[in-house]
Amino acid sequence: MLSCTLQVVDSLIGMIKALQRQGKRLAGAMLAVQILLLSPVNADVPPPLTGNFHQTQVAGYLSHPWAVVENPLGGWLITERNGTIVEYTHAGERLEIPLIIDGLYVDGQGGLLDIVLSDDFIESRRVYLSYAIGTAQSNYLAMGTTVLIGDSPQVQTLFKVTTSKDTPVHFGGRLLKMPDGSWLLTSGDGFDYREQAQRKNSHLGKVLRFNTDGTPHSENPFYTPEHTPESYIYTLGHRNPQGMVRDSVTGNIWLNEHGPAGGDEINLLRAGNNYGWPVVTLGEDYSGAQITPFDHYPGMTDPKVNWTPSIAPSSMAIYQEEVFTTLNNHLLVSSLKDRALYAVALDQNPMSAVQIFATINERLRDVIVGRDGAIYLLTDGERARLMRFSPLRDEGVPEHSLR
Ligand SMILES: [Ca+2]
Repeated sequence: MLSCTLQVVDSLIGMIKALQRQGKRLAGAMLAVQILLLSPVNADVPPPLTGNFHQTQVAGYLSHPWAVVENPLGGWLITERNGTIVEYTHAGERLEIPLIIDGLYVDGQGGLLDIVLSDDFIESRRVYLSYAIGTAQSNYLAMGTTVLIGDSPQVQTLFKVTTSKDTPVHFGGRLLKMPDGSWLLTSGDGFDYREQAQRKNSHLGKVLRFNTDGTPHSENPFYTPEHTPESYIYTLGHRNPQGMVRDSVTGNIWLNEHGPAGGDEINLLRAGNNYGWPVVTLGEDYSGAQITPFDHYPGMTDPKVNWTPSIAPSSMAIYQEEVFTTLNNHLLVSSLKDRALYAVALDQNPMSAVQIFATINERLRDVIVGRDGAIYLLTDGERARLMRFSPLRDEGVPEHSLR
């Protein structure tokens, strides 16, 4: 690690000498070297992962956004909690598309959540969505579809979880399309219903797998021809999973979930596995009370990464591009509470998380990788924005540096 750090210092000094020869301003680069030289060198200091980078704003004035996707034609589609899709076209035009979702429940963490474009989106304008429906006394996580044509597209619900709850929180809600066209949907424990994460007759605290017509996938581990609630279960024992991504190289599916106070996790999903909540956690209750004496339990799968104290992980992407060379084959994890982005090397065992883009100081709601290899981050809250991070190349003085 020491040699690695020294290599970085060497490369920065080399860069400064090159800049000097070109007669360019040195402030940013000098600062970077000073920080490295002044830092105590120890085995815990990771090498910078991103090098120097550009940070620009792509979109602003977003109200409680949850998810962003890139249009294959160019541009962006962003969901807002109140049921609106904000679209930035490839021409830079901003459109606000209010959806009609029967029974949409907007409160707390409930509302319009995730968005996935159909494979033929350019021709069809079809999207798939997750959202909360119902009332304060009885609400559900649901998945549906619509075509983004006309003023107020009507959303058709295709699936809803069988278990209602009376809390406005812990919906989960991340939607992932599998290669066979079926869907994975994360479902949270509803906060007050943690014990249901272990019950196969409840859809709370699960990852569910179903077909586009809303029927359970026939290869599910607890499938029954009667389509009982357990037929839908892909994995169980989750708290509030909000990030889920499939590695297209290995086929692995990675999930992150909020723990209580501590015990945030990244898990590698295997159909039928039980991820422990609330029997096993490395966190404790918000009150400080112990939830369980177990940090391992026979038959339950340990997380690959544990964060204690919590970072509140919100979303996840896999970086498999060459634009940020050293980020290749890393998970990217956005966090709310920690106001930061983390990178986790997939070929590392045990896995560990490294903070990247250290200039970020906002609650992050979503992270995606653009077709241009840049990293796009959606911030959280009432006046949120979409930001683009790209490497700083040949021209100009570094604006930002270090991880
Ligand atoms: Ca767990």
